[in-house]
Amino acid sequence: MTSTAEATAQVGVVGLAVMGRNLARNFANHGYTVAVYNRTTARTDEMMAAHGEEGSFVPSAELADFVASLERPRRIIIMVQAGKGTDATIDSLVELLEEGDIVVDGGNAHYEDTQRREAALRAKGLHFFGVGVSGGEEGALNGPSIMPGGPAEGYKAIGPLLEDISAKYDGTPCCAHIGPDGAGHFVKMVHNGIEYADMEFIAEAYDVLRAAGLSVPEISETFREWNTGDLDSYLIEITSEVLDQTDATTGKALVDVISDAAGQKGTGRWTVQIALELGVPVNTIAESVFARGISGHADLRAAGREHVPGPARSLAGGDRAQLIEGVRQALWTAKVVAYAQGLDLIRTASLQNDWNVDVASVATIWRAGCIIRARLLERIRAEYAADNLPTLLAAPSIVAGIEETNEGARRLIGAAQQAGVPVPGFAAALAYLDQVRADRLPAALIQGQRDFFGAHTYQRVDTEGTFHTEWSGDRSETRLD
Ligand code: NBP
Repeated sequence: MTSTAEATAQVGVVGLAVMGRNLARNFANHGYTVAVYNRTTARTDEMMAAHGEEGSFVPSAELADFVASLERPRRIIIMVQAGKGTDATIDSLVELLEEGDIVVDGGNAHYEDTQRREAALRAKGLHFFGVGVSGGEEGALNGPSIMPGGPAEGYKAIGPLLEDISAKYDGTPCCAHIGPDGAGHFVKMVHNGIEYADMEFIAEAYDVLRAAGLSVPEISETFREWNTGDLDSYLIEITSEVLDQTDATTGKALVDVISDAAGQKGTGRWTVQIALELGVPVNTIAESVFARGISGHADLRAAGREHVPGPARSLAGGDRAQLIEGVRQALWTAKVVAYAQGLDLIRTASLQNDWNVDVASVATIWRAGCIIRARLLERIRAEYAADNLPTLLAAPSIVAGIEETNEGARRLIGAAQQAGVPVPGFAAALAYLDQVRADRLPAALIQGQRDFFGAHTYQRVDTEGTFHTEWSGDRSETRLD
């Protein structure tokens, strides 16, 4: 492998595991000369041997040579393991860079880490971007959805390149400047939270259909059909493919031989943790994280199987067509609620951090390239572009959709619960709809209880002021201000 000290590369990639390697190839496929570096040189050699002929690459074994091989201002994309790997890479890079250079972290960083890194690099005269990249390894190569957060000034130098390699929806890049510092990584985190919810809803739909007696191929066909309508999305599409797969060893459907304990890397959990801190209800996303948690809880499940009574999980025997349509309606309802909750979280964080995130723009760049890409996102984009909505659930076309699906979704969710088929995501979505549309919530009673045991006071609906009842005394009411 040769290295060069000549500044010929327009962009550099540090970290050449699946994501970095494919992003570097994507840049090269778009005509850029790409500097590449990896901590372990063998990985760089391997990439050059496999893909060196695809375009113009400048590999370096030393980080100093890599930096020297880049045109100024240098544009460097870090694609290494999030956390310590990112900090170690930034630390060694920073001392080699000069004012005005641009450092992009394309890993799945926590947005608060991105805020910390951005401030530290800004103090050194460098532009730092925390950039969410979605689409997995295939997306990185052929066009991911890209969510960049960082200084508007630096975006002029890096934005056009990122937009160039991003996925396109009707010719529009699935990449737009989200806002300053942690905004891009925050939006990517919420994307992943919605992804968790979407996957849980699809899994619940599958489970209900199985309980209704449909075979795996029949369920695959049902998803394929749904994918031609309003539910059209990448996740529904791949669900059919997963269900079509037969296990070569046993001849069974592969889904029947895969262990039913789901893994997670943490972005769903972060979404829920931050939503709790910001006081934004995201119960659909929370249920999807808990559902993965419970799936891996072997001891709890063994005890539950042995001791917990309940119905026999059968939904067979009813009107099959009506049940399938009910599942479709429940799936649509839940999906809309998860989007509403995720976008609400983004809006709240944006206000809190002064990010000025445009929700329509977020929907714009999620329309292609990313894991949650879906037909519905174009409608969501149009609704937010037309109106500054307090919630997606107030958008006229979504209201119409809820009206259409409500009865069927409710019937289906009730039937699943009666039969003992767990639908925590569907049920959470429905509870949320009923909570936000309620004239009055039982929170009034909670306020009474809080005042009873802790003198936490309450407000009245009929007059201004703060009140306390003397619960342990004569039960008279005192106005406190
Ligand atoms: P990994 O997350 O598996 O990380 C491997 C890379 O990190 C290798 O290049 C490795 O170098 C490097 N690295 C590590 Br580990 N520690 C380092 C350190 N201390 N200093 C320098 N380099 C270090 O790679 P990936 O799956 O390609 O993902 C890259 C980033 O993209 C991650 O942040 C990930 O969360 C994010 N992401 C991944 C996906 C996906 O679908 N996989 C999707 C979206 C975002 P080495 O070769 O010397 O060990």
